[in-house]
Amino acid sequence: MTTLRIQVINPNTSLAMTQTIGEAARMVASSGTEILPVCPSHGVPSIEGHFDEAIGAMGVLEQVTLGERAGVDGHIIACFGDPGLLAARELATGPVVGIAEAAMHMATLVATRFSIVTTLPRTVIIAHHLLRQYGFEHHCQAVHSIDLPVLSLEDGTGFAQQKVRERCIQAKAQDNCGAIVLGCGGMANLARELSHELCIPVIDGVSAAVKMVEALLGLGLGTSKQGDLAKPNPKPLTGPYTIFNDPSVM
Ligand code: 2AL
Repeated sequence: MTTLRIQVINPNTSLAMTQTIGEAARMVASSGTEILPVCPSHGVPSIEGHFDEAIGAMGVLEQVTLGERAGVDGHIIACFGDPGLLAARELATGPVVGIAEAAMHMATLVATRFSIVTTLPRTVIIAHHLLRQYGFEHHCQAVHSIDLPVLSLEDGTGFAQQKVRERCIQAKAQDNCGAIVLGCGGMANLARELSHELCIPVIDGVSAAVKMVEALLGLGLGTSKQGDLAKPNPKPLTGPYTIFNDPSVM
């Protein structure tokens, strides 16, 4: 059986979160799939706003470049803002799937309306922006926050996980939504238990993205190289961006 190699990129530099994401991805991966969890060498420890996303996107592009060079079959962007998604698709030949788009797509297949539970209140606005961008605005009932920073999910106390659980229970009751999408890569390990407890589908984008990339690869589909997603036009980049000048990648 051929082994598929899927690179799961955590765009922040938290090794603990990279591990949580990698474990969640491996839990659902098929036996013939190798999951390669990575994060950038430099950047932000958590992504909670547009500034963080811009820096995280550079880390994504770096890791996609290295992954392409190493011959991986597909890439997952494991941050709910999907930072750098379209730019990453320009660099890649295989599929590149973001966890927000994966979770939203999956949610529309199992419910007519879903709600999202995310981290800090400012990320609620980012989630609404993505819903509009992806065309899922009319599928989303509401976006809620646990009002805690991303790294509270990795502090080992379980407090943030309890807040996620409470917010999901409230969302189900208030919104009468058919499904809940978890709005952070650091929540990846909570979906299965919450689905069971709430008796509605609770969707984690990391696992959703793994199954989507496997499906695309199984169908022999990669990223289109026609039009805007063609490889970037070659030009001499300078300074820290020389990594993108490698002719084998461009
Ligand atoms: C995220 C995420 O998934 N990872 C991160 O660092 N920030 N997004 C979020 N809404 O909290």
